[in-house]
Amino acid sequence: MGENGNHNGGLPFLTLYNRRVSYYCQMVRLAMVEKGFPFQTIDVDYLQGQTYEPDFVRLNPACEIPVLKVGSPPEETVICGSQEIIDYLDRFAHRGTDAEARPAVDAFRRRCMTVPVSEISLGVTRDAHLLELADFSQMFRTRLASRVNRVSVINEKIAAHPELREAYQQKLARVLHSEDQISTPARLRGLLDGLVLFLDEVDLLLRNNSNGNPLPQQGESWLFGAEFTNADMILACILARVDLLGLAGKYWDETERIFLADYYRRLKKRPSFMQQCVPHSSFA
Ligand SMILES: N[C@@H](CCC(=O)N[C@@H](CS)C(=O)NCC(=O)O)C(=O)O
Repeated sequence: MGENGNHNGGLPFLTLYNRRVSYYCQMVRLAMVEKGFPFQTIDVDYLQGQTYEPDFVRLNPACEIPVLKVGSPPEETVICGSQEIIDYLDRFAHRGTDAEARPAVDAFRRRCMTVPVSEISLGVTRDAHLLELADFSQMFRTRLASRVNRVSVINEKIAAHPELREAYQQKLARVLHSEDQISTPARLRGLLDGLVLFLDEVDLLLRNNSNGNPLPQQGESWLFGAEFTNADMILACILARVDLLGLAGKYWDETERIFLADYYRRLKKRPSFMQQCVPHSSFA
């Protein structure tokens, strides 16, 4: 599998350990395509526990994708985590964000990373009431619902590979924390209320950007001007996930959060977004 870009900014060959449907991996792929870095991908089925395999844990003790490998041994660099990878690539990108816009872009990225997208995805999958309301992607729901029991798998791995115990235990703590956040319908509702607040903030930002123009922007204006920045890339992935969960129509349309709705319409005209973030028949 491979992707084509325009340049590699002087970097050696790039290999991304990823999964097509993974929200954090989508962010990185979108950034790599937008910034013009060619890369190849290695598929890691995290829903079936492949990030707990010892070889993978040695690569990334956090037991998570995405992971970027730069070059090959003995000159190999490994970068773990979506934001770390994006920041690393920016050091080699031809054109960075304007220095003036940078603090706002970075602050927005940090805000986006507080949205508990993974927990919301899992919670919505398990909430029958929400599923009834949602035009939910059946394939995605089935895949998420058939995810391995992470707690049991990690405990088995700790017994089989005691040398990796520390990494597994830290991951286990994060998994338990995630599960706790969606352990009751009221908690899940709390997360969804938080998502709504976030979407309100974004709609307001887009409204303010339009200089009081009552009509949504039709041109190529993104969160912080004409450039499609790292902030837009992360927001794009959040919106794609809300859509995949079948909740887009509930949270934005022609009458509600109209600036956000217009932004999403323009996003869907962007080929990189459609390629990397929107479900295809093989999406899982
Ligand atoms: N903070 C990490 C989060 C990465 C993450 O949670 N990845 C998920 C896939 S979307 C994963 O690998 N999960 C494996 C698991 O929890 O078993 C990042 O920004 O990259």
